Amino acid sequence: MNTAPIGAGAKRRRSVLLLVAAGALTAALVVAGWFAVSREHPDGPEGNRGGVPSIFPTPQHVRAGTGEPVPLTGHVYIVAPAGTDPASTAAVQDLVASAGGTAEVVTALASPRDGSSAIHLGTDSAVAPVLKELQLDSDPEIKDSLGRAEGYAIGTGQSDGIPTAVLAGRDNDGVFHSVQTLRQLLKDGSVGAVRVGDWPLMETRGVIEGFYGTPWSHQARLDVIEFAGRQKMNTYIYSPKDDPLLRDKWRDLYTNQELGELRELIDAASTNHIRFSYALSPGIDVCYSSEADLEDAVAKLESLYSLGVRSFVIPLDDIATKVQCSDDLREFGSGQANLAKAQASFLNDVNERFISAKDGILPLETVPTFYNGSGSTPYKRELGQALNPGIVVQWTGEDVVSHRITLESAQTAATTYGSPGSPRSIVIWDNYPVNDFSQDHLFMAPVIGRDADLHQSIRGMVTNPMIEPYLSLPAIFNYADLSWNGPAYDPGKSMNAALSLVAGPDPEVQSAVRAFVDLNQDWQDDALTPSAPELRRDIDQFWSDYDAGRSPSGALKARAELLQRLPALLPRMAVPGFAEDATHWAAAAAQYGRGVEEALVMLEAAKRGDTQAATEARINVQGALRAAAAKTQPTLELGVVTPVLGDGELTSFLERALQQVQAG
Ligand code: LTM
Repeated sequence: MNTAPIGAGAKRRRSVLLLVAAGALTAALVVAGWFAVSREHPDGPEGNRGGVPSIFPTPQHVRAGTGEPVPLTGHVYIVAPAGTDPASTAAVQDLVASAGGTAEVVTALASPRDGSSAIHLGTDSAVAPVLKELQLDSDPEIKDSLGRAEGYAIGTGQSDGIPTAVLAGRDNDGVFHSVQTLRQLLKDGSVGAVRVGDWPLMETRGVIEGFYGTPWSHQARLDVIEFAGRQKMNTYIYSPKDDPLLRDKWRDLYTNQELGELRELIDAASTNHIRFSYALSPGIDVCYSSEADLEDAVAKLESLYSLGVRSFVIPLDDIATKVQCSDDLREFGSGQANLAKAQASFLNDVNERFISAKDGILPLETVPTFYNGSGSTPYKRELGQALNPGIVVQWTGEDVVSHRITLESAQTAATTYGSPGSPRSIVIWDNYPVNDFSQDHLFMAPVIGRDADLHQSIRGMVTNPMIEPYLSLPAIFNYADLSWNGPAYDPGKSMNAALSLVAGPDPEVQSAVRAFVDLNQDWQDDALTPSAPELRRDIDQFWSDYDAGRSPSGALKARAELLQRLPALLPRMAVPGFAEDATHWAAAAAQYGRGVEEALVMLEAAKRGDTQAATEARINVQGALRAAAAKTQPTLELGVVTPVLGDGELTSFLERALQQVQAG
């Protein structure tokens, strides 16, 4: 358990408050106009596609409405019938306040005052009269959306003689999602005429804190949960490998203080319409046939159930690949198929004794010991056959870290863990952007290489993020888009929007964030992700000018200057936690920036034959390289490491520059 006191995150808490403002501002930056799309990529926040602001995740249906915008700058009635989700109502109140209006929450609207507007908010049955009045009830796209789990619809028009928006959800999750869309529709204090009909294509969409290394702080978890909820995810799986109470000491119950923190997370998740899923990993030393171990596992899960948890995982990854106690050996035998038999027996017992015995609990999930690969093996076949068909399997794709995940391979996995006629329900545990295997690197490229139509064969997907929570937010944003509406997911646009959101509105800060992210694109040398493409472009341009004897364009110099300013600019982001997480990488980037600037001076001096100036600059380049190589980034198990960035481009530029001068 991470024992950071709750109050310790007060500084970071600011990040979410700033994010609220940034969300509204980002929406406000979008240029006006109307357009109609259905499963079409919207432009990023800079885009202009006819007026409906870009919405991430892309809704299934967005159409320009008819009529006037609904201003939120004056008196705004929030009509929330009894039973409406309080978090959604509160979020609309915040939005009205951010637009400069005055919100009055009522359960029904009698005689609205002149000049006011109204937002009707609730489940489709609760707001049925307004849906009818605005003729949304007869719109097939709206009806379709409101027939789906977590679906929602938004429409605008005139009702009770005043400008009105209706936000209807199939359920309270849908109501909450509609408010997140409203946040992005808000522009210059009003909501333009619009119709949205929307629902998620994947049932499970979220984050699994499932990496090795320093677990996230309590505050970071709260912030990620809030961020994920805003992006319409619905799952946070609590599974940090280095929380001893989940693995090594899985039988131990939590102390009161730990329970207090967990309760706060569970409550925050519920407010943000995120399912808090608890992952207990007894595989380190469990005896699958032991009644005592089964009772311990159930007791631990019960303790979380009583806090309000309604979703559970028993991951069995990264443990011994054979049974470990003599009773298991006697009952099940040795070998991988028998390991599967033993595990299935234990999981089925937990399922029967705990999951099935409770109301309102989601299906049990597990992670097999051989969790990657889709083809049939004795282990997978046995697990598939012996495991209760209601238990969901988490799967990482063909590899542990899968550069590509295809629909075909997901279908094969579902069949392997189930049968052709009855495929297993699969959730992809996606090992991107996790960096526990490479803790000196950051992976900040957009999420790529996942088939757009994975939703056709899987229940959902969860991203395993980096040890650095706030640096993981852009990828989390991508996964929210991909899992909500894969066919409309555009990696570049989604990442662009994510960076605008976390950077905030200041153009200088936005440039800094993009320059920083550019240096962290290369995902383990995978050909899918380019190396620092913007830096590379400037470097190529420089050498091309240099080789041709032209004076350089200045782009590389400007980039080198910007890199030197990263430590000062990043803390001005809408999400300051990003800058905190990036501290040591930003400092290294600044040193490289100094090195590049000095290298430019050195090359110029050498060209004009000023040996003394070239030598001085060369010494400075070498000094910058030494400083950039300093070990500054603490890790849990590897000590302090050198933050690596630049995807090899910075070092190869500096090496070439040094060689050039030596050769010259
Ligand atoms: O991927 C799974 C199922 N388990 C572990 C993760 O905990 C770890 O974060 C990733 C990446 O190193 N690899 C694993 O094997």
